[in-house]
Amino acid sequence: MNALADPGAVRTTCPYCGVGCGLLATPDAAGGAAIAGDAVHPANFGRLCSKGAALGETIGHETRLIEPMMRHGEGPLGPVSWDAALDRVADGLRSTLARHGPEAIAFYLSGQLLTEDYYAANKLAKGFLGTANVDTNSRLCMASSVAGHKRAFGSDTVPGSYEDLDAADLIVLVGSNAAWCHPVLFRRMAAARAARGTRIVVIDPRRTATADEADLVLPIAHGTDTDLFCGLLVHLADTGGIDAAYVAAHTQGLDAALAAARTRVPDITATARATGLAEADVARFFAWFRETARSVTCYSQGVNQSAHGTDKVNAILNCHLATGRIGRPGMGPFSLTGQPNAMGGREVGGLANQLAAHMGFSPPEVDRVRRFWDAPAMAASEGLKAVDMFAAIGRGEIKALWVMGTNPAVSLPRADAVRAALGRLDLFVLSENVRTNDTAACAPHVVLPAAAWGEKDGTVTNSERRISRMRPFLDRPAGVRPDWWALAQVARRLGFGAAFAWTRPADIFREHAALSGFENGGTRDFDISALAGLSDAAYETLEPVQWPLPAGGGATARLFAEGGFFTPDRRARLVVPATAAPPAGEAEHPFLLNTGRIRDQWHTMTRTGLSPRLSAHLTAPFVAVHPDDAAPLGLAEGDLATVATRHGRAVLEVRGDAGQPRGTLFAPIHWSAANASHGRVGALVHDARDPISGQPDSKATPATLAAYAAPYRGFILARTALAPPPGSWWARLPVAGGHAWRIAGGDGPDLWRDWARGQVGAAALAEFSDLSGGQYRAAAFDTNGRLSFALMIGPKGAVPAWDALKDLLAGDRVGEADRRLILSGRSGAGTMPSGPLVCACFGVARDAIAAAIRAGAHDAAAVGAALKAGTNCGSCLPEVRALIAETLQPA
Ligand SMILES: Nc1nc2c(c(=O)[nH]1)N[C@H]1C(S)=C(S)[C@@H](COP(=O)(O)OP(=O)(O)OC[C@H]3O[C@@H](n4cnc5c(=O)[nH]c(N)nc54)[C@H](O)[C@@H]3O)O[C@H]1N2
Ligand SMILES: Nc1nc2c(c(=O)[nH]1)N[C@H]1C(S)=C(S)[C@@H](COP(=O)(O)OP(=O)(O)OC[C@H]3O[C@@H](n4cnc5c(=O)[nH]c(N)nc54)[C@H](O)[C@@H]3O)O[C@H]1N2
Ligand code: SF4
Ligand SMILES: [Mo]
Repeated sequence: MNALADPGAVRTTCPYCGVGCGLLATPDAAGGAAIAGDAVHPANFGRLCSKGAALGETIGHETRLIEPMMRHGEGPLGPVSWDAALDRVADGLRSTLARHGPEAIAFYLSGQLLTEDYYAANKLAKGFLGTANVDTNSRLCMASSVAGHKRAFGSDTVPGSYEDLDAADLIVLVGSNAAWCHPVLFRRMAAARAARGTRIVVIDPRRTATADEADLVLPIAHGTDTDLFCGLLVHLADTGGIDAAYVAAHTQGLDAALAAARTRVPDITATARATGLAEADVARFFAWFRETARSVTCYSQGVNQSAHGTDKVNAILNCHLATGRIGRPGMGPFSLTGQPNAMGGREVGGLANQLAAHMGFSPPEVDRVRRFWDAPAMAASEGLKAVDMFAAIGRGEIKALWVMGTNPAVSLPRADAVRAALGRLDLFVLSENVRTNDTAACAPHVVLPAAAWGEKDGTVTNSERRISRMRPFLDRPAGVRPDWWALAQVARRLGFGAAFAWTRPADIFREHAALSGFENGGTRDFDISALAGLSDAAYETLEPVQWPLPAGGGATARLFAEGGFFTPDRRARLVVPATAAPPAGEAEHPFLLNTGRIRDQWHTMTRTGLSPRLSAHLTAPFVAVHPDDAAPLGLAEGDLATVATRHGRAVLEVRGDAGQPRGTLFAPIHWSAANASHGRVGALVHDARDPISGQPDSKATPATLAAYAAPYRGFILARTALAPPPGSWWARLPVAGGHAWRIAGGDGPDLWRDWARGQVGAAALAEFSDLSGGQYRAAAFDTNGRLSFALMIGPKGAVPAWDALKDLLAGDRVGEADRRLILSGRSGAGTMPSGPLVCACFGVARDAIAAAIRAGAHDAAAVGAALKAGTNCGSCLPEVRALIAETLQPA
């Protein structure tokens, strides 16, 4: 236990990224909690990023689903008892099974479920309903890493530990924006760079915040990572970089892999040509890798989310196997997992091509799991992977679907087609934390309120195979239940009560641990049988622990230094990647649309979107484009542009970015129909996918970019949620005391005036209209004289900055004189526009930082000393440094 911790603090784990930071949550009397980093958790040693630090702002009940809901006929959802909801689910599954067979049933799960929930869903589906159509959003996330690991190691094993990042002399980040997506781990890498001169190489087509702290940046052409790592293998062979002893003792396939690589990219010149990189940069990267024994290669979605993602993974693994740099301190390939329990989902076999406990669908494995579960209807072959599963739903072949912990109407590729498919189901069950999101808007028949973070009780596994407890520290709302409980209740109704008789998460965990050791004998990497006899009390106090943990001993932080792979001959395989043309634009769609994440939002924003702090960094859906691509299209900074593909369109704010390669666009994935009018990027993304892993290529969809006429721009502030006029462009964000909308469109001030009067009532509005000048401003005040509504619209560039007013929603009574000032676009208290937020941890805005720089704070440390900006998680440091450079640049 942490000696320094508040005695009332509960030790738990962050619900966001796969770093898996330990937290201390101290509940307050008002249903909230103070959140701090857990100083003794080995993933973070007390550090937190902006998202983790803001968790306290996201646990309120305003948006929570707190009672089961059901649809009667074609009518709307209405509240029902749990018994009625569970009966309906069980009846629907039973009749689907009877009429259409098990293949007509599917489960779509999530790396945000606890291991115990995941285990229960997988057992019910694969063992008792007899369907292997169980897939998860991890298909969109980690599937290529899983497939690459299995091809090379014979098992889905991440061989290293976070400690290796502290001990490395070279860290290569491939397709990873760790500064924004794994911030605490990235600070650890940056600390190694500061302490021991560790070099950081960043391989990413666009220049990211991660690149700002790199020693070498390789702006690789989309989809050509396999060429780069094939080139590296050739270079290692040609310069004496191969570890012949390791290769001879523990691997197979080097000669074939090398021959294929040579044909593909015979030398550095050819590698540079294939990857679009400068020859000198390629040469430097290769030389650094060859010279540096302690090298770690971290990779994430730029590798996995690719039509050739599995080959990319294996091209990387080939280089580590050929150099024997695996499983030793400071060395190894390192797949960075996305979600808090992406790893746990793999452990329980949450993917359609896996069985529980890292087993597959070979007949002996199917039989082993069947016997362990005493399963009456064991699925005998692989089910449909996510994209194929939703296609089968669209064709009417899958009739019943249970979605749990994911928002597929936003996050799957071709998301409009996904929406249409959901409408065809006979039974659509949705287990959710929130009342409204885009998937909940697709007319589910039954909606089940699931325990949310803070209430959930179980385990998750992070990127370094470390199992940590998620412990509850808040009271569950009365109508809310854990996901495992709902699954077990349905199983009982179907007559499987004996196999689902768990009364607490510890019961499930023990079963899961026992299965991992069942007839294992060292043949499977995932073995936590040492935990199979854990008492309830020991489960409660379980310390973060890495697998493997076999009952007979043999726990280890690293694997494969001495071979011992999980192939039949215990040797690793070097794999020959298939040759493939890199993605390219098409005549009618000349751009390549790349998609990904921003620093302060998590996925579809159901939680981070509740935090004013986290929402102030980037306030609207945007598209990043090279200024030289934007200019010929007549697009200036802040304009709106239509991005369209064969599958859909979105209207996004233009951000000129010289770090964006020509001919490519980048758009974040976070905005949905729930928080923006035209921001759903998933609707644009094609469903091209890797032939081996089935993972979609979300990083390179052919697209067009064109100006979107929106002469009027402005904002709305309101205490309560409201719906902007149909057809207008808007993006909503939370602000203290209410909501703000960025608005735009072709409609002038008269439309907005009519709308505002309709919303608030003309009598209640203080108005300023200059309709000929295109300006309309209005404000309303409550009976206490506090601002309750404001709307400002006018020609682009002529609207007051909304930052000045947004604090007033949560502020005090506004006097008469100040009301007139508000209509002039300024707040009375003399608040000056503060500009966008840079440091989310301490709420420091751009203008304050610029002022401090002008006042003499000429480096990041001085800015930190003056304003605290950048002194907590550090993920704003690249932005702070850029601002320093910009501010100090001679005019
Ligand atoms: N702030 C924040 N953090 C998160 C999340 C979040 O939603 N928000 N989500 C979590 C989850 S689930 C995941 S999976 C991770 C994802 O973490 P990351 O993989 O780091 O994030 P992405 O932004 O999806 O993509 C990473 C980079 O891949 C690059 N890329 C695109 N194509 C290529 C290519 O062909 N080659 C190379 N080398 N690079 C390419 C993109 O330009 C992008 O900068 O983040 C986790 N952490
Ligand atoms: N274009 C494009 N698309 C992508 C990606 C990309 O880079 N580009 N990335 C992909 C990746 S890597 C990922 S991981 C996905 C993420 O995409 P999603 O999984 O769709 O995104 P989330 O917003 O995390 O959705 C989680 C939902 O589950 C609910 N929830 C959270 N915890 C629980 C729980 O314990 N139980 C239940 N029942 N519900 C819960 C939340 O309220 C939320 O609605 O997006 C994928 N889609
Ligand atoms: S890095 Fe941030 S989001 Fe990821 S686990 Fe840690 S605190 Fe949570
Ligand atoms: Mo992910």
